Amino acid sequence: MTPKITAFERSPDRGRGLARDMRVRWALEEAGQSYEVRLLSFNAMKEPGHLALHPFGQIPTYEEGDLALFESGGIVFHIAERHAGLLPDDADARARAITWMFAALNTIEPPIVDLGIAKLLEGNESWYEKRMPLVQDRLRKRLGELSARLGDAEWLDGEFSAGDLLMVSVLLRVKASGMLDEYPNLCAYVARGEARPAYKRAFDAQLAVFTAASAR
Ligand code: GTB
Repeated sequence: MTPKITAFERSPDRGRGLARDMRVRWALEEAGQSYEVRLLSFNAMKEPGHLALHPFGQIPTYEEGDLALFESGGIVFHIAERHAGLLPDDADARARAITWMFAALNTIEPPIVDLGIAKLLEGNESWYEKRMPLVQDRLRKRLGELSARLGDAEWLDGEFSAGDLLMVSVLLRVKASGMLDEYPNLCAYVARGEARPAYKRAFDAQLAVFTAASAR
């Protein structure tokens, strides 16, 4: 059965692959699983039909037969559990890879989202200039710790896993800020992720959606 995911009809990131359908697309490509995409406007996301699938009215969702999922991390985990190549067979290595999935979403992504929100929504506030260094320092602390752990390794724990897929996806969100440049090994790590053929296929597919929307 071909799974169906949802994505932005016109992504606010202008096809840069930063919306969270990208990580689901990438996981499906790594798994060699074809998929369909249902495109949604911001309005359609808040309609009852979509809210039945996603309680918070967001993308991505994932439908496969009677199964309906939301939350990009849960969807990637589901894909990784059902296909070879995204989680190791060894039980301990598998548990560590799953831990990295949570670390990406729970420890690294929150300060990245904080930085994005501060820049997007708080720029006109009187306290913006005072708060920004604090937001940056919180992110810098996490990036420094991650950089120290990764060291010269290719991936976070042995072979490429869903933990790396989510970590690279999350780090890509900070690339444009220039802060990642302070950590050459993280830049190289992200570049290794982006160089994977499955990543490129997923990126091209989401870019094609934005290009088509822009031509209309
Ligand atoms: N925790 C959820 C998950 O991981 O699936 C969060 C899902 C989520 O934030 N979805 C966003 C959404 O649907 C799109 S990805 N937003 C619409 C809404 O809430 O009404 C977040 C996102 C949006 C835009 C950019 N960008 O422009 O760079 C990057 C990421």
